[in-house]
Amino acid sequence: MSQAFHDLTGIVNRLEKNHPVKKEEIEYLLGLSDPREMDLLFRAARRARSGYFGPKIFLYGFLYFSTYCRNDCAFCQYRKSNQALPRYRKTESEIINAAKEMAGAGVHLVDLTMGEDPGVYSPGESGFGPLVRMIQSLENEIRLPLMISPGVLPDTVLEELARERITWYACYQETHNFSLYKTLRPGQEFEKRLAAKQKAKDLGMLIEEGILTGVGESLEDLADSIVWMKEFGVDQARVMTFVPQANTPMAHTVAQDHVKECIIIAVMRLVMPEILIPASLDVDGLSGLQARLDAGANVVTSIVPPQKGLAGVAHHSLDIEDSRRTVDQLLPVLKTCGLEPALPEEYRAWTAARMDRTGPSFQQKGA
Ligand code: SAM
Ligand code: MD0
Ligand code: SF4
Repeated sequence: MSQAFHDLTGIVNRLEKNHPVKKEEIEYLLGLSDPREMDLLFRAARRARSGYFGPKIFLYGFLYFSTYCRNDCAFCQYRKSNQALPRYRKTESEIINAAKEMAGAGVHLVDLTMGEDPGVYSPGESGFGPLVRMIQSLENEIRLPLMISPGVLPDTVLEELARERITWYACYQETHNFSLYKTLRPGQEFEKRLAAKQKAKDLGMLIEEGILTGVGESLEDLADSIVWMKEFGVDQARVMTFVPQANTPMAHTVAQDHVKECIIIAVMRLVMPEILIPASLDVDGLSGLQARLDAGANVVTSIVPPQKGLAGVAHHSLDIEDSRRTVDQLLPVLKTCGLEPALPEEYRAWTAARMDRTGPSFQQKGA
């Protein structure tokens, strides 16, 4: 047995016993490349998931309701400078219909995502009024927990959404390396993005943090992000492999395969075994689901209904119109992995218990 193998089993054993490990040890796990060592890591991640969640997987519907954006993120096809891209802004009734369809199909949550739409952001705080009212109507119609992924919201709007008892605020830093962040999200303040998450957490909302891989980050950057997520106490932690986009500054970046993303998922699972970790259908579609579940993910995200003219983020249309991002299509994959969808009440109970732990003054609507 190699010295490295000794290190690996030792670190993994300590993580499985919830004993502290050093940042350098996290970095070491993130750098694994030997297939046998990766297999050991993935097995441990599955054990850790099973200890907290058994075979249960949560399912998230994704509704990208406005693809207009005032920002110029280097990695994103929806950046404002990309004039080659047709945009859409869905009406309230289109949003409600798509959400109802997904609720009927069995998703546990609907994720409402938009670009930093100038129609919402430019008028100042009054611009957010219609958004808040749309969310109120949606809550009355579907009675599922909601996530909002709208960019960096003003404090007053976060306060209003917390009063509306929106369960989740998702706002991804992409990296916790300040200078890399500046190249990825030019013109957007690093500290302001962090502060919005802190504000939402203080208001009792659950927080999803996210990072990108394949954007020039180092293993140390990845380890720093994982340590940051653990210290902040995020409730859901995501990693997505960067998908190069035409007409963007990163169009010619060499695409990375899915293996590093799976390693990061597994390490996040071992470092934060009790939280939610997505396997996104947005990166590699349905064919990429099993590998991410086998790495320890416990949420399938980016379920999108066909025939509604809705887009993904990393891929504008992958698997959507041929109905491969639906609950029906992913159930056989769960079964192959020895997993099954949770009941809606199990998901609601998890979020309610998590909120009780993190935000005592906050109760979910309809709970
Ligand atoms: N506009 C809001 C914002 O930026 O916070 C909401 C959209 S956000 C949920 C979109 C996320 O998708 C980004 O934060 C990034 O993590 C991911 N993403 C965007 N473009 C991507 C790409 N080309 N490849 C992989 N992930 C991407
Ligand atoms: C996903 N495309 O789940 C979505 C998106 C936003 N909260 C989530 C990145 O993969
Ligand atoms: Fe806009 Fe979000 Fe894309 Fe950045 S990641 S360009 S803020 S939609």
